[in-house]
Amino acid sequence: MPWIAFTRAVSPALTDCELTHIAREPIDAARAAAQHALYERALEALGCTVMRVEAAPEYPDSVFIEDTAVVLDELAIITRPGAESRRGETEAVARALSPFRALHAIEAPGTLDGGDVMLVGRRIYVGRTARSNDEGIAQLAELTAPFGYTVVPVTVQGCLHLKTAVTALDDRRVLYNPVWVELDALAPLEGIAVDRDEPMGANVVRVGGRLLYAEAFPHTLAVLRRHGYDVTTVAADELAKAEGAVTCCSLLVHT
Ligand code: CIR
Repeated sequence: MPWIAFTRAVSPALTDCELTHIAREPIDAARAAAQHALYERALEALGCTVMRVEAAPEYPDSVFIEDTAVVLDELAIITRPGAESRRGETEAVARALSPFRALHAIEAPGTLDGGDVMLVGRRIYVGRTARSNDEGIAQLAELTAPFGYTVVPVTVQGCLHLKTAVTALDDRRVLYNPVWVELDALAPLEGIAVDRDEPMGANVVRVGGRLLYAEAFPHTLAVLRRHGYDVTTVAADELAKAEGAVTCCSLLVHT
């Protein structure tokens, strides 16, 4: 099935990004932009048409477009990001998505970051984190229930988003960090744990049957390949300094 991957340019102010669980160090926005461009080429190689949402240089974290919307086959939900500094990022994303999906929105006092939302079949696992509150999760459940989705809240501890801790490899198995999320909370899914020395390695983009992964996690990569997964890698270490991983930099839309 063809995909559109919406992306957004790296802001020159990326170094002023939100940071929660990692120490601030200077970020080279030009190097991050170069990595981002290669990431876009990798998505194209996996069969995506890349469409850039208009740039928002005034929002340091705007490259992390995943957080601004949840796109399902039947509708899209514009989020209300948990970080106040990011709330203004959603408007242009809503405009870009409007030709493709009926739009709904998370309303105050609800908050939700797309990075907390993991879709597997008709189940939507949602992290209860500093970014996504119970009100936001309840709104997501209400908006998606008519289409047969079940929302499963998941406790996450020690990292920013649910998808920092776990992402789907296919419809029955996830890649996860057992320190940050319990596999039991994701039943009935099976899990492959990240290598102990690669705690940030649980984030992988799934495009149909293929995977896009950061090259910083060679041990976990070897495990994935041993299990037969088709994995392409990209360098994403400059973006990682902003606490962003590979899923954060795109919004995938089935067309
Ligand atoms: C933030 O704290 O919001 C950004 N610096 C990183 C967002 C990463 N997004 C994601 O994991 N979906």
